[in-house]
Amino acid sequence: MSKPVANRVRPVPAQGLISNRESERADLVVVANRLPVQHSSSNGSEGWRPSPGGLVSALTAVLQSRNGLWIGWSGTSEHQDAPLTFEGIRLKAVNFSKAEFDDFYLGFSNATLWPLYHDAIRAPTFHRAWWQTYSNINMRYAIAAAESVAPGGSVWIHDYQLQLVPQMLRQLRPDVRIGFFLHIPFPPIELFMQLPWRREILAGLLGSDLIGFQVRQAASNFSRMARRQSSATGTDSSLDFHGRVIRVGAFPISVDCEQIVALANDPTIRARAREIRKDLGDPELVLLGVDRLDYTKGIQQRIKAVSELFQDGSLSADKHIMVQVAVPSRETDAHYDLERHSLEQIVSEVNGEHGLVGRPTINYLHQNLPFEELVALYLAADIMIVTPFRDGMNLVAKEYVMCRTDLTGRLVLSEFAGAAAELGGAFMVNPHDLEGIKEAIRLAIIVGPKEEKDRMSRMRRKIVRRNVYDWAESFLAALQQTGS
Ligand code: GDG
Repeated sequence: MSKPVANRVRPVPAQGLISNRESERADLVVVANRLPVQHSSSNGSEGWRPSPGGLVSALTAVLQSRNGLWIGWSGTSEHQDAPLTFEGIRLKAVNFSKAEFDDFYLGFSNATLWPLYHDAIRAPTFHRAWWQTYSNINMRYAIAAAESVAPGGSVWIHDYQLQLVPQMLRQLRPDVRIGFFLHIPFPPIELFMQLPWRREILAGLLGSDLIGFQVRQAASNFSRMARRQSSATGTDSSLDFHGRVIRVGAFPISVDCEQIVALANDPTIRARAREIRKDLGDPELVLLGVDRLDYTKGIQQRIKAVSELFQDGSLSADKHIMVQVAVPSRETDAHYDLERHSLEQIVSEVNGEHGLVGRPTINYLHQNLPFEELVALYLAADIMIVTPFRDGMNLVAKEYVMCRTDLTGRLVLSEFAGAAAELGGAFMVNPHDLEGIKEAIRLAIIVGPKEEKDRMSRMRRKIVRRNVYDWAESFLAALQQTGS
């Protein structure tokens, strides 16, 4: 998706990025770990490109309509020349050193909070030094937001890397409305209690006027935790804390339906989908997995399930094939390195045991693909398999469904993805239950055309009702109603 940036991002001389003069402050500020642009050097050209994804498009659209500004990290400590505008919105970069990045991002965010919030699938690591840096960096974002927001304006803070920002910002700017949205799950009490800084994180989040989660379960986990570990009282959807009312709710994120449907109907991309099937040897059935290479996504489980289906004859290498895209992610983390190596070992074992000459059973790609190619793969696949052990939402599942404009295609989906609450038409699985995954894939293989169509129509109806723009607007509308 990433178009060359030249006519989209306007670099501005490095002086006077954001004036602190009140008239130049923004009515709406988005604070996220990353800016909506990233530095890349591909095809021989270096520069800043828009970060791919529906979230960037949706937040950019709401900022454009509200005199908005986006605060985030540029994604690199080498290039501190991030552009100052993007698609008509102002950007403000927060910078940190390599050592701070290690402790704040790789450490506390990705090795403490990420595993803890995903059912502790890997043991979280607790280090006091990481916590200290997390707190310092959160303060840096809070100061940047306090300097940038207009009197009485609104600030929308995103995700687990920035959970202390709401309270810090409230102390600096009690006049502004503060919203927070968590993209990943919020864990049950028993797990959250492990965190040595649980009270500080809760107090950080409770600085908000509105706290949004992907699903109701996460909202209720949070509210119960807040009532137990802080002086907050109230219900799952409304808490009283230090004389303020804090709204808590579920705002399930979605995808850019129109854009995906347009790509899925694009004749070039449809031709590419046909070409992919041909390149795969014109199999009867294509199974597909697409994930960031992350231990939460259950990739190995699904490969094991598929392998056993080849073993017991439910699948056969001359008729069936699986494509697994594992997008490189967090490669400096030892857990991820291990995950990659054991995944690649399993894939080669399955191919070694069940593949034919020129016809591997699993076509494995450890690559970041252009979004158009991903859409072509979604179109080429008869069965999409999404089996995270825990996932805030899972946009891949929603993207697959939106691509299937002809109402064909079957989705095998983990009960533990937030998307399961909306996608009742999927073949649901418990990702810990290998036999259950196999059974769901078997059912997806034999389902008749009428049931396939019914299931897909149900899922599509659900998603189109609320696209990613509606998600952003509904959160901001709810934020606007707080404190009144
Ligand atoms: C977090 C939460 C929540 C994947 N491969 C390629 C590629 N992708 C894109 C997909 C999709 C996105 O990445 C992945 O989103 P997910 O939702 O599946 O997962 P996380 O990255 O873990 O996201 C999650 C999400 O935040 C939003 O709130 O749903 O639960 O964990 O959009 O299309 N994009 C391109 N090339 C690839 O190879 N261009």
